[in-house]
Amino acid sequence: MPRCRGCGVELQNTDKKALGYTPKADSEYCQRCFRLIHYGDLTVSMKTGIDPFDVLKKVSEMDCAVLWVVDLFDFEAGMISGLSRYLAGKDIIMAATKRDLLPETLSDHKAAEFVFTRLKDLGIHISTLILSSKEDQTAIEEIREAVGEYAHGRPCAVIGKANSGKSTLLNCLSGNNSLTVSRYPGTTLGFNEITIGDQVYIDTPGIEIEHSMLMDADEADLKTIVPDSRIKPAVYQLKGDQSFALGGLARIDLYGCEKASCVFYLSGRLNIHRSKCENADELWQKHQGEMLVPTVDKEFSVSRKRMEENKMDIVIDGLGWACVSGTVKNISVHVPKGVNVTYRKAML
Ligand SMILES: Nc1nc2c(ncn2[C@@H]2O[C@H](COP(=O)(O)OP(=O)(O)OP(=O)(O)O)[C@@H](O)[C@H]2O)c(=O)[nH]1
Ligand SMILES: [Mg+2]
Repeated sequence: MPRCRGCGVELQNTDKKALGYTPKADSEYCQRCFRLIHYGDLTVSMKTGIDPFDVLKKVSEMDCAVLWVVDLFDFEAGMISGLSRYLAGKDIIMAATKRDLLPETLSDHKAAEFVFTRLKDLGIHISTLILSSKEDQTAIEEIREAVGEYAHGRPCAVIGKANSGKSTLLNCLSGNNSLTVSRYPGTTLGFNEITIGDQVYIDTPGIEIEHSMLMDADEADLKTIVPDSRIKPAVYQLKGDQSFALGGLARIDLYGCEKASCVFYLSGRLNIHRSKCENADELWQKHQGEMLVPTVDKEFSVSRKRMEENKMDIVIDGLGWACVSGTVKNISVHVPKGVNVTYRKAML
């Protein structure tokens, strides 16, 4: 059977409940893609369904160039540990996408410097970096040129974590919307070859974002959690002990604040509730899931940190980050168990 043009899964018209089902024998798209494209609804969630190492192993065995797509807004979640080891000897072109979501105060120079510093910290080597967004035609052309240069006529595998924007980027390169894209992680299901000009690209299923808030959140809440327009930083001046509930998804407690501030970089649809730390536990227990929404039905754990720098980002995978500056003594971050919290040098 042929493969679905949208997600790369093998088509079948026998089992309605299985992936790849299409009611029409001659259809180019599976029913799941058809519904995602035309109605935006998700009939089968695949956010936990794909073996992440399968993708890397397969790509490592191919003679190809690699286009690694990383979402700039959710950068830490986009990192793939051991990537350089898996893809040793391959040229990796990084497209840092969703540039349009970041504040305009972040210059290209600063964004590139940030990316290279983080990659160095993590021991990942890339051949070249292009900052891009789906609206930025100049960046799309730069990606096309870089792929041509490094691929030398070989195919180019497009890899990255789920939801980073791989299929969207390929649709921009081809100038049509043949590939299925959606806000739900796990849209692309199989290796999906497309030829654009004389370059062969292979769209791949996203690598699982296992420690991300997006894995725990209800599909219906992704609209609130994932930003779809430029982030407006929310600035708070701090004194004493202050607590911030980010909806009911996470809580950041900042102790011993003096001449300090906290700037949140989150989806504009997510409400921030400020309180004193001494009231925070009670407020959280009483209102989580009511006033503090959305939330996830999961046990929470706490990450603690003594602040050593004058300025630092607290990053929560899948949610965004808070930049804390000034004098703050201690930080506690409450997140659903398993969700990654990273403390990094401030991006902005
Ligand atoms: N604002 C903004 N959103 C983007 C950009 N690129 C992709 N998106 C959005 O990100 C979401 C995921 O895009 P996809 O192209 O489906 O991502 P993917 O990497 O193919 O995802 P999987 O197939 O699940 O691995 C969609 O809601 C896109 O509209 C961009 O440059 N800017
Ligand atoms: Mg995809």
